[in-house]
Amino acid sequence: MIDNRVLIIIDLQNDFCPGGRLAVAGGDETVPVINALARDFNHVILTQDWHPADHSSFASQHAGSAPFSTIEMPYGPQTLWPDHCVIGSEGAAFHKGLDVPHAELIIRKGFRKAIDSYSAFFENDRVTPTGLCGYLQERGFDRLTFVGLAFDYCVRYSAEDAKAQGFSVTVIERATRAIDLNGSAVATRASFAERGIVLA
Ligand code: VGL
Ligand code: ZN
Repeated sequence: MIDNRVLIIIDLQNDFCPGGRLAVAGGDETVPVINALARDFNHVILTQDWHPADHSSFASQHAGSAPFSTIEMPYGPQTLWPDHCVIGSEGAAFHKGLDVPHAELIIRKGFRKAIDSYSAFFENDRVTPTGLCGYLQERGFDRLTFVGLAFDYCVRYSAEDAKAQGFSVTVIERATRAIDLNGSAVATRASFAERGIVLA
């Protein structure tokens, strides 16, 4: 019988930790919690936010636009971020304290200049797949636990897409931290409750 549970660690990268370019308060505090949790999972997957230096989600690419403002992209509204997780940079590397040598897959996202990707499953146009859904199905993993950064962006979009794809989904809140832009953390909790995503 295969073990159908998998831990998916979202974007535990230097740029999302204190000192990084899109630092999430307390982001680094999740590292020891996640390391301990990961020991209880036979299967672990990591995601890595992975942007070209001229990525369209960077405020620096839009003259006159400030970080954390919103613009209209062909696929809908997009928050503009400080430059972060540039391909190959130290900021894009995993936090050095992350200790999950048994992780079986690293899935990179956000590498297309014209589309951002919060979710580990679909890019922000909501139709371009990353391939993760097929990977999980082929391996028979159907119980997914999400941790990492940020609770209200990449963890939220990943968990909600997973649920919509028919997986059973748990998010362990103490192993996440939120960016909390315009009430996004509270909105995330409400949305999880509505969708039947277990917040542990
Ligand atoms: C993320 C904003 C931009 C995240 C990634 O990992 O939550 N947020 N890129
Ligand atoms: Zn990003």
